[in-house]
Amino acid sequence: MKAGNTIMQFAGKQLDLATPQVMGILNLTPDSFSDGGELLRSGSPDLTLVRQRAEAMVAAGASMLDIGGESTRPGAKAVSSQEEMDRVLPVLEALQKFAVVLSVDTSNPELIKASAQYGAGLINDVRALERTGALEALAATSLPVCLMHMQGQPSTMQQEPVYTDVIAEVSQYLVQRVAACELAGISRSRILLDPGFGFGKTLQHNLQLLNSLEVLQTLQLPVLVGLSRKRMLGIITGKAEKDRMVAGVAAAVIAVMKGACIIRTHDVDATVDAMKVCEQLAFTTRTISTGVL
Ligand code: 7PM
Repeated sequence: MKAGNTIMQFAGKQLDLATPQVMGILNLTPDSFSDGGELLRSGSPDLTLVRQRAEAMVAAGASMLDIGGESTRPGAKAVSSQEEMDRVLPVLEALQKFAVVLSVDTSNPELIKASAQYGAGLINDVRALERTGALEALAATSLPVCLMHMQGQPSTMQQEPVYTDVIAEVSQYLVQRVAACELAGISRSRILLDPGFGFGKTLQHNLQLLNSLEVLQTLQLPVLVGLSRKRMLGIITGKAEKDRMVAGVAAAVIAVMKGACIIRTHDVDATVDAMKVCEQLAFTTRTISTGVL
């Protein structure tokens, strides 16, 4: 059970993180992981298609949408700042009417600032604001941020990840980034944490992290996780990306049972059902433990 205030502010929209929230992925990259880049038409977002996809995810129960214009896939081509802005900003504008939190998956200081102006509710940064100017850019907005752990850089991170104690090292890194945020004037009430499944981690590292995820609760900040269709699920099941939904939902349930508040996923419908089951269990536990029933 979560202590204290569980309501988090996302630029005027509020979510109660005592209830698991589902974040749907909208990939605006030509080489995107499992949704094959079909949201881009000759380099620009197909807004009709994007609206359709967003509508389906919202109808299925997503309370957040994560919009990304830079691929962090190992070996992906670097994107120019302008190109990334041209992919993301029209989409932010087109999705304003949806009553969900619009998250922008970026490390780019320019896009961080512009996103705030275009109505974003969260910055999701796989580089935890380590890019030059990113901390300052985020501090200049009033947006919350998700700080993710990654070992190395996307291009080489899966070559030979090494840890002595993966959970301790991920925790220590996140603690340091929270301190850097606070020094830059970003208060703890604006920070979420993510262990970064698959980002410079072997299957063993990912499993250790998932199994010890509750350790991150000691940092007393909300935890977001992305496990959807990832390679670790492919290794475990032997299945292709498009056939990893059930494995991803199973992993999401484990993460939520160990304290995660937000699940980032391609498969909103199935994940929302699973979260409803988790939620009922938490409710039952809470009423019994407080002696109300
Ligand atoms: C290749 C490898 C393509 C990995 C795409 C991916 C996360 C994220 C991503 C995550 C947060 C994917 C990832 N993963 N942001 N962005 N947490 N906060 O599976 O785990 O979409 S990209």
